Amino acid sequence: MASIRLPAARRDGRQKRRRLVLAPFVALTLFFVLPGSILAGKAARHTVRIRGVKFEPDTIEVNRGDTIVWVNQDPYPHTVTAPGVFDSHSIPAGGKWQYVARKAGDFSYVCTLHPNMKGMLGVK
Ligand SMILES: [Cu+2]
Repeated sequence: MASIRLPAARRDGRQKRRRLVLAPFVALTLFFVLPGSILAGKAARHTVRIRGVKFEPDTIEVNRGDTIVWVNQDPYPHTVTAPGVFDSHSIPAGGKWQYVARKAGDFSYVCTLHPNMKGMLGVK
């Protein structure tokens, strides 16, 4: 089958143009996908223990991009629920659940199984 071959110089030009067109999209994607704290290399991991029907600590301040791990040390299930923001659903005894804080704000949360269990997550 006959095919039309472009001169090498024109082909190179096309490849360069394609790279130049893609560069801003790649940069924008990285900018939006990676939270600021990850770009700065300081995403942290925090642990909240659940024991004695309490969150310990019950208030925690983190940076965007940080991960919070709730560890259930009680012999029965609990949840970590901030309606409309995050919901672990039932975390079994001895289980854990983690959340990556991508959204800034102060989020009060509860255990839906024990409504007296309250916690606060602040995300800067
Ligand atoms: Cu509970």
